[in-house]
Amino acid sequence: MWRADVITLYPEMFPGSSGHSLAGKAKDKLWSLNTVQLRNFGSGKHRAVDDTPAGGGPGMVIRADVAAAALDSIPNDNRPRLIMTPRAKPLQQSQIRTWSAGEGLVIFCPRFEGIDERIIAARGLIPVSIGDYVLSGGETAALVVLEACLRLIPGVMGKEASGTDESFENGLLEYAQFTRPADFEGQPIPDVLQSGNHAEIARWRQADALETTKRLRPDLLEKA
Ligand code: 6GU
Repeated sequence: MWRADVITLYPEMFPGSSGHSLAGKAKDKLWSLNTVQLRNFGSGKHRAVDDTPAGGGPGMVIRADVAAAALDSIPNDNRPRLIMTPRAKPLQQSQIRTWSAGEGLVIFCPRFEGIDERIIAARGLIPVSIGDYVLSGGETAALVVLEACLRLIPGVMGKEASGTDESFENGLLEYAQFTRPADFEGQPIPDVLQSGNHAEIARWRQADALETTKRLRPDLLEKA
C-alpha cells in the first residue's frame, strides 16, 4: 500500500482534498495517510518548535533539532522525504510519476519564515516548490503533491481515465473537450468532433493541443 507520512502543525488540514472523490474512496485500500504533529517534538514546557532567525530579521524559523526528532519518529524506509518550500525548482509531472510509482512519501510542511537550512543535508530532504508564488505554509502544497500522486496509483481512477492522455504527459497541454448541448449560447461544438471519423478527430485534437501549447506555454515546446 502506498503510504504518506505528513509532518505538520496543522494535521487537521489532512487528508483534505485527498479524502474526497476517487482518491478518497481508495484511502486505506490502495493508499494510507499518517499525520505527525510537529508540536509533539517541540522543546520546553511550551513545546516550542521555532526560534528567531540567526542574523536577525522578521518572523520565526523552525528549529532543525525539532524537525529532526519528528522525521526520526517515522520509519526510515526508502521513501523520498520532501520538504515543501518556494526555495526549490517547481514540481513537474515526470517527478510525480516517479513518486507515485514508489512506496510513498514523507512530507515535511514548514510554517513561519521557514526552517533551519541544515535539516536538508542532515536528513537528505528534497526541497519541492509547486510554483512561483508564496503560500503561508507547506500544507496546501503537500495536498497538491498528494493529489497528483494518488490519481496515478493503479486502481484509484476508473479505467476510463488512464492518466496518460493528459496535459504534460506528452509535453503538451491537453486538447479542448466538449459535451452536449451541441450549441451553447451560439457556440457550436467543432463539426469534426461530431463526424465519427476517429482519424480526423485524433488529428484535430493533436492540432488543438499543439496550438494551445504554442499560445499559452511556448516554453513547453522549446523543451520538447
Ligand atoms: Cl511548497 N511552500 C510555500 N510556503 N510556498 C510555496 C510553495 C511551497 N510552492 C510555491 N509556493
